[in-house]
Amino acid sequence: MGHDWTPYPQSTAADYRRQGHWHGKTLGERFRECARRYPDDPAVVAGDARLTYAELDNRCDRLANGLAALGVQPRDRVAVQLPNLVEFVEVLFALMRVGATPVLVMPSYRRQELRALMEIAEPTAYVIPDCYGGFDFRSQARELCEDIGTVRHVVVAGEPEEFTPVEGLYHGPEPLPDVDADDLALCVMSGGTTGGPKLVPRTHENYAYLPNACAAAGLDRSDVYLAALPLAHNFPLACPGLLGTLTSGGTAVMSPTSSPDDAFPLIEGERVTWTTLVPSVVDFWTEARQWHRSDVSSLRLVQVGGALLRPESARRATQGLGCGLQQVYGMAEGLLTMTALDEPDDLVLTTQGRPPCPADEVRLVDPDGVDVEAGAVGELWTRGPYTVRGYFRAPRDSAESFTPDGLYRTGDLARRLPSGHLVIKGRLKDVINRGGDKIACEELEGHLLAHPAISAAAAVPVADPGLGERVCVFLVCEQRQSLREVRAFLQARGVASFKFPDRLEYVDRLPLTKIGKIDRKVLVARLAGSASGS
Ligand code: J2J
Repeated sequence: MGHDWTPYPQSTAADYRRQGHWHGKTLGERFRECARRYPDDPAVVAGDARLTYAELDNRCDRLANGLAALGVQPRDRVAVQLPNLVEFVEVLFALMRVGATPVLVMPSYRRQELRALMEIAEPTAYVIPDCYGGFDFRSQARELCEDIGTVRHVVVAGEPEEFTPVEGLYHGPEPLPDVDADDLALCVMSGGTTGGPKLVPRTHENYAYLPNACAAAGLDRSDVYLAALPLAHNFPLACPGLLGTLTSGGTAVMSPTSSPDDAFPLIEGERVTWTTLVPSVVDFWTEARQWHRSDVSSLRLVQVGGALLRPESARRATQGLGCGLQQVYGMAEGLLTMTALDEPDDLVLTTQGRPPCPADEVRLVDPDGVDVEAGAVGELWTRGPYTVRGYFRAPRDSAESFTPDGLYRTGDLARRLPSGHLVIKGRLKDVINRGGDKIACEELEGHLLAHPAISAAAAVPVADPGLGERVCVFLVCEQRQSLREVRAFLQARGVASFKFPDRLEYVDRLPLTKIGKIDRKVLVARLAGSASGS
């Protein structure tokens, strides 16, 4: 039987265990150990719900039993598209305890993204909220289930209509299956280097590394974490995020959004000590601190990553928020780098830090895959105990994004300082990073080409002071479409709204490279030229 994902070579896995990077425990076990140590401590605060470790542990076990009774089997994939609700935490651990594989999907994803991910994952169940952010997830589930035949159960947090309520799945205690630590813990979505949506298969040992290592670097039982970004993303989930908190004895507080109006009162009320943000949100928080009435002085650390943080923003944030700042560069595929909490300001403000693990291999290479000279910019390739060796059921994408000896080609450009700190200098891949949300250019172009009046399309990033980048689309059209019409078309097609173009440009033809591909560099240069000319 072929593997759905590429395992680590046995000798490498043995090295990681011998070197102490892997501990042979599942995430469910790690959380349970913590729950046994601190049963009466607060674990999760979400809306009106406040659960101690013992209560949360017990609810996860009961939900695991309910999911098993529903027919969820070990190694089944289950698509989980939940916002930051207490059910997110319970469903995640419950599925892990059943031995099933949660496939985490961003709440902002819509039919197109879900269909693509579900066609790969073939989930047997799909877990959703009833309505969230003004969107009814049940009607989307209805449409999707017509296409995706594998989904036998739609499980709903909230009002279920004809589906299965999560609420009815907390069953009595039954023995749960043994789960291997080298089996999959979950799949997260790739920010992508090529083509369409991809899933990153993370094992328990692999995925536990970061929460463990980051938490060991200064997070403890007295800390209160605010989950302000969607927990379906790797950064707030595991770096060290929710999982680091719940395996260290701290408290996790769920914020429905990252807006200061939601987050600041929670920081004040729960005495939050740290959180995870993207750069555009940090700017917003720094500004809001001036006028918002809530007292956020309990914050001692804000981690920022997902997109490039400008040094001016970093400086303003450290002064304006009155707390420590940690820059983080990371990816769903694994590698994380971060600045240390006790480092000098110039490193914290201008670099993305260093990887935490001595076994992290980071190479900076030229287009021939040869290491660049010290201090030069190169593409970052990496391999290590928490970086995967390939995508889930995607041999072609895996062969493109990973070298034959298992290094992940990030598509990012970086420079290394003599201290080992990395500075991210740009990217080679055709991805737009819109305030931390990643948009694969080819995927968006594919959707645009489905429009009958559009005969060619090219998506490129355009610099933006707020979000870092926005989406500009060059179109060749028989009949010009307005921005509103194009966005309405994508919405009706079921594309996530963060991918919608912010700006349209009309051209007679698209520039092509020598091998006949769209030359996006020429288009980016054209936009830069028009910006400097205006
Ligand atoms: C510039 N670009 C960055 C940074 C990520 C921690 C933090 C972030 C992610 C993430 C993550 C950047 N400066 N500080 O998973 O665990 C861009 C790079 C990278 C891509 C990965 C984590 N931090 N990026 O953002 O899988 O281009 O993960 O390759 O969503 O985001 O995107 P994603």
